[in-house]
Amino acid sequence: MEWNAEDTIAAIATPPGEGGVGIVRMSGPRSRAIAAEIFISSRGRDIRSARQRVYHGHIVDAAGQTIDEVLLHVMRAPHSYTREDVVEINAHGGPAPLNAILQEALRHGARLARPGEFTLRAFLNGRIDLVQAEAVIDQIRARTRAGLQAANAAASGALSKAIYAVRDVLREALAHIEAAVDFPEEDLPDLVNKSLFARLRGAHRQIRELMDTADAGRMVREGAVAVIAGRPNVGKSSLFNALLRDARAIVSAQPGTTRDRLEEYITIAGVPVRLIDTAGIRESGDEVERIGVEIARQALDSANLALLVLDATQPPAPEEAQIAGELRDREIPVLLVINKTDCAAVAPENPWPETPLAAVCAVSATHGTGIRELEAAIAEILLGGAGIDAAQPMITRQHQKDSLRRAEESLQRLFDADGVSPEFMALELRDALAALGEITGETTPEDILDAIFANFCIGK
Ligand SMILES: Nc1nc2c(ncn2[C@@H]2O[C@H](COP(=O)(O)OP(=O)(O)O)[C@@H](O)[C@H]2O)c(=O)[nH]1
Ligand SMILES: [Mg+2]
Repeated sequence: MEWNAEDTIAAIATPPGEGGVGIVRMSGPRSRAIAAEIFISSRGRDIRSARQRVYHGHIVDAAGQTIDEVLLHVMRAPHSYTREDVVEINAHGGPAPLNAILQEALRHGARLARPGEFTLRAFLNGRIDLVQAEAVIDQIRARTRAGLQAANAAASGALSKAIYAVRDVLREALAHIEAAVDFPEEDLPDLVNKSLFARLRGAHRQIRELMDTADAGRMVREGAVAVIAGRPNVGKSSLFNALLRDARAIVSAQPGTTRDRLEEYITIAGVPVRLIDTAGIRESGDEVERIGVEIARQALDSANLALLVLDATQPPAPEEAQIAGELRDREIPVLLVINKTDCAAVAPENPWPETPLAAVCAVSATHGTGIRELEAAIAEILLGGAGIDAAQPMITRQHQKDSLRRAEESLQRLFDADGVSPEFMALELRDALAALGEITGETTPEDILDAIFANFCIGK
C-alpha cells in the first residue's frame, strides 16, 4: 500500500446528488494551510492558526469569485477522525459547489483521497483497530436496528476488547513458556501452572463463543433471501402481503396471476430479509407464465430459505413433494407453510416423512393468523436458534471467523499434546496470537488490508 502521511487528502464526504448540506473533507498536515488559501473568514480569522472550532465564511476561487458560503470545521491533530489535522467544509449540498470546492483544494496541493483512506489513516495512526475500521462500513450500511447495534458494538471496541482479553492470556502463557525454554534448569512443572492452564482453557472457550456468534452476525450484516414457492393459487402472494403487512402483490383466485417476481425487504428478529414472491412452480403452456416459473427457479439460487406454501383445503400434491425434494437437494432449508387454515383445520405436520423439513407452520394469510409464529420459525432457521443478544459482541465477517478457527485449532492441539515440549507449545501459541492479530489488524497482511479498505466509499 503506497501511503504517505505527508500527503494531505481531500474528498467529497457526502453522497452524490442534492442535499441540504454537503461536506468536503481534508486530512493531513497541510489541511489548514490549504483552507487558508481558499477560505475567507467573515471575521477575518487566520485559519492557519485556527483552533478546534467552526468558522463562518466563503470559499473563493483564484479570481476571488465566491464559490459558496460555508462553515469550516477545523479539527487539530490528534482530535479528529484520522488523528491528523482535519478541515471539513460544510457547503451547500449540490454537485456544483462541492466539486468546485474540491477542485480548489486539489489546486492548492491536496490529493484526491482513495476509498476508505480517511478510515485507513485512523487505523494506521492507531486511533481504531481493524475490527473498528470494518465496523464503520457496517454502521453506514446497516439496514436494521440490530445490524446497527452490532456495528456500534464493534465500532466502540467491545468486540476488540473480547479479542484482546483472549490475546492477553495467550501472551502471558507464551511468556511463561519462553522463559522455561530460556532457562531449562528451572522447575518445569511450574512452567504452565494450573491456574494459567485453566485460563488458557477459558480463553479457548471464549474463542468458541465468539465463533458461535458468526452466523447470526453475518445474517444481521448481510441479510437473508427468502423465496416463497409453491403451486399456483395456494396463497403465495397473500402470504407475501401478510409478511409485508401490505397489499403489494396482486392476489387473485385465477391461478398463475404472479408471473413476474416481486421483492421487498422485511425485518425478522433484526435480520433484513429479502422476501421474493414468485410465480407458482408448475409446468405451464403459457409463455409468460413459463418465464415466471423459470424466474422462480432462478430466485432459489440465492435463497437462504424457501417458504413452501401448501393449501390446507387440498391434499398435498405429488408435485409439491417434488418441489420439497428439489429444494432439499439444493440444500435450501424448507419451511412448509400450510395456508388457508381458516377453511380447513390442518395440524402443522410434515406430509412427506422421507423429506426432512426445517419447520412446518399453519397459517391463514388472509386472516393473518399464525404469521407471528411463522416469523419466529424463520428467525430460528436463519439464526440457528442462537438469536441476537445485543449485549454480546458479535463477529460479522467470514475472515474473522476463519482467524478465530485457526486460533481455536492451535489451542486445541496444545491441549491435546498435553505436556509435550515447551517449544511445541510456544509454536502453537504464536500461531494462535498471529491469527487473532489478523482480526484486529496487528498482523494483517497488506493485500487483505487493501481489499478491506477498497470496500469503503470515497470520503470515508
Ligand atoms: N380462505 C383463504 N383464502 C386464501 C388464503 N390465502 C389466499 N387465499 C385465496 O387464494 C387465492 C389465491 O391467492 P394468491 O395469494 O393469489 O395465491 P398465489 O397464486 O399462490 O400467489 C385468492 O383467491 C386468495 O384470496 C387464506 O389464508 N385463506
Ligand atoms: Mg401469486
